[in-house]
Amino acid sequence: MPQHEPEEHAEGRFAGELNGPQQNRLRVTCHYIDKLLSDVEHVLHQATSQSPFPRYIIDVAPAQVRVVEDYIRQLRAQLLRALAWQHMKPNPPDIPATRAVLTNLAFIDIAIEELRPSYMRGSGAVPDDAVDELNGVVHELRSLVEGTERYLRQELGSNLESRLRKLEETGYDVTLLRAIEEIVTRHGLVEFRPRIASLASRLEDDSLEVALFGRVSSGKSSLLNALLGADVLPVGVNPITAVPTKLRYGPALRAAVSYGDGRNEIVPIEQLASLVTEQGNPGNLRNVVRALVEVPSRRLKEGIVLVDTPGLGSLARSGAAETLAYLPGCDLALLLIDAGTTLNEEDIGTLRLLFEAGIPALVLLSKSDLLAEGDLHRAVRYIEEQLQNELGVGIHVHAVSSIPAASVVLDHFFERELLPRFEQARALREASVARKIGALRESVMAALETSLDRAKREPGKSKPDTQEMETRLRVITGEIGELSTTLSHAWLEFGESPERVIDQVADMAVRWSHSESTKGIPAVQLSEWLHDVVQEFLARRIEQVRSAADRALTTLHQVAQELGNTETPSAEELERILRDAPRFEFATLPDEVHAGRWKWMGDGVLRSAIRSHLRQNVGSVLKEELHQYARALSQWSEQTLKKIEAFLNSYADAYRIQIHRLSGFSKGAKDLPGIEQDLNRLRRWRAEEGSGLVKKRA
Ligand SMILES: Nc1nc2c(ncn2[C@@H]2O[C@H](COP(=O)(O)OP(=O)(O)OP(=O)(O)O)[C@@H](O)[C@H]2O)c(=O)[nH]1
Ligand SMILES: [Mg+2]
Repeated sequence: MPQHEPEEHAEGRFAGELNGPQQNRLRVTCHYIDKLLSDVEHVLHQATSQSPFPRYIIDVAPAQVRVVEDYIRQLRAQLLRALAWQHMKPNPPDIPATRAVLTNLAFIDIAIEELRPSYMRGSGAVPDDAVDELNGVVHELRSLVEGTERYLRQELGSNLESRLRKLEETGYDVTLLRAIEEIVTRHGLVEFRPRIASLASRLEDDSLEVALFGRVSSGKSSLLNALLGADVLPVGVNPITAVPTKLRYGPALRAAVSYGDGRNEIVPIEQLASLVTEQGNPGNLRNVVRALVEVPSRRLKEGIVLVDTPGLGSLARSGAAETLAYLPGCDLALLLIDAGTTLNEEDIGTLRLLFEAGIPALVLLSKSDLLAEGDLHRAVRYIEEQLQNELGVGIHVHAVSSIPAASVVLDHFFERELLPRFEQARALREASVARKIGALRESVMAALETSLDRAKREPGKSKPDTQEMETRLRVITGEIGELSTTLSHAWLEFGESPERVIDQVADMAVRWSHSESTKGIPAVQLSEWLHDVVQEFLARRIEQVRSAADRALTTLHQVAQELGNTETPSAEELERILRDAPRFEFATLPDEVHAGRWKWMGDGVLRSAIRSHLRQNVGSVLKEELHQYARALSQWSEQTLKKIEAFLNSYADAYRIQIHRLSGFSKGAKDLPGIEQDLNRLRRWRAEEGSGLVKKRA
């Protein structure tokens, strides 16, 4: 086609120029033809594709394919020239490949969803003995799709290799982890990526949270301000702090809050009080769940994150529930006891919760400036004795104060008591990461060995019973995957049944009145039963999750052993995920029931009298609170189960792939000399003492 020099006409039109819609049509047609040509290429390349579901019978020889490809090339060149005739070029691409892939993954996910037994029933009843495995098939597929998606969303943005390089820059020796990453990438061992990423993030987030707990007005916020040498946190005589607030290092003073609906917002520091205090944000109507303040304090530079929490105890407001929910998540706890009061049941309860959650705790006697020296010693000794009696442990109590005159004591506490424990906690964490990297290395070696073995093994030689192992893995994957559906139904139903709670409380009250001679049933007792009934329901459900997870753990351990894989999930990790269920807070105290006059009329009458008393007295509040609690539970369980699923599947997927390799099912990874070489590289690591350990270089 001859190239035209654009010959300007009167209206600015060149000779032979089509009008706009015509040009457009030309362009669209060229794009369309090109797309069809791509489809042709796809058909021709099926012979070399890895797909186990081929669509076409290959009746073109490779030499013929090449000829067709030549034609396609020429056709495309011609398309370009047709556009050039009209001074046009093909449109530049405008859809990011990741988006297109993610869209397809979303469709894949929907297709998988429709394999579930509930949908399958549309094609006839699903046999009982197939349900578990069918669920398993669904969740196995889903886990892999999610893995792909996670990789596309997260890792492409901050790729693993560069994350590891960055870690090295911050002073970690991650050569072994890097070597593992390289090897895993080279041989397509994608199943190990989630664990490399999770180890990297454990190291990236090297902050440890030190949280302050204590009753309302025990001086938590004041102590933090004194430690940081800045009046960052609001303080006062009435209950003040309403939202857990994290303080971490930052080059400038800066605050951010996150809301219950997931929104985050940077706020001027002067506005913090209007969001995180009981006065500025009564009852936390604005639904702030966390606040984060960056403070340029040298004390935070090492990675300590200090956390201020809403006060606990009988005077506490809505924030106390947040504190209790937060409690099991910190790494180290400081419990403050006001020198102006004395140790009470609430303090002991808090310490007990901390111990149960396995969190190391220090006890501080705050506002020590209020006591004369002699009294202070006596107070400290008294509290230590009480703790010994109540909890059976020897706890050293440290006296501190936030007033400027006592800054030496506070400095001393920070440097001599807090910092060493912080370092200790960090060393423990690093040692655990190092152990995990060690186990990862062994698994990767096992995977490489399997690839070699299979290649060398003659056909027909006996293999372990891989099919049976696969079935077991499938069943647990299905069971864990189904939990979230079961639980979300359970929460929903529970949130709508205040009547059932009231019935149970009435039953408890009747039983109680048999054993007690008093006429009235005290309000506190009723309130306690309300709590018990709700907590009991929660406990049963959590037990359900725990036992499903335990079964999964057992199976995973068995399969790992049969596969000779030393990398196994630990029960503690599971517990960590499970432990911070939201608690039920019921602030309204029902009136006392005067049971005396009903008692002699028999249990039936007594029960219904108590029932209607409660219904009238707290019925509507209970309804509202249960409803809210169920919502909180359902959010929590959704997130928690996702974590549990991801955690267990990261192992199950790895075992499955190992099984596929053993049974010769999975293709790929054929670079035998490369595998041999990498395997030796990892084997040798054992000899190079300790160089694989994660260690902060001095
Ligand atoms: N004398 C003395 N008073 C203190 C000290 N620390 C705090 N206070 C006072 O105790 C009151 C409560 O202090 P906050 O720091 O707000 O207590 P909090 O524990 O954060 O209270 P909540 O956020 O409501 O749980 C305030 O009036 C402070 O001035 C101290 O070391 N010595
Ligand atoms: Mg406070």
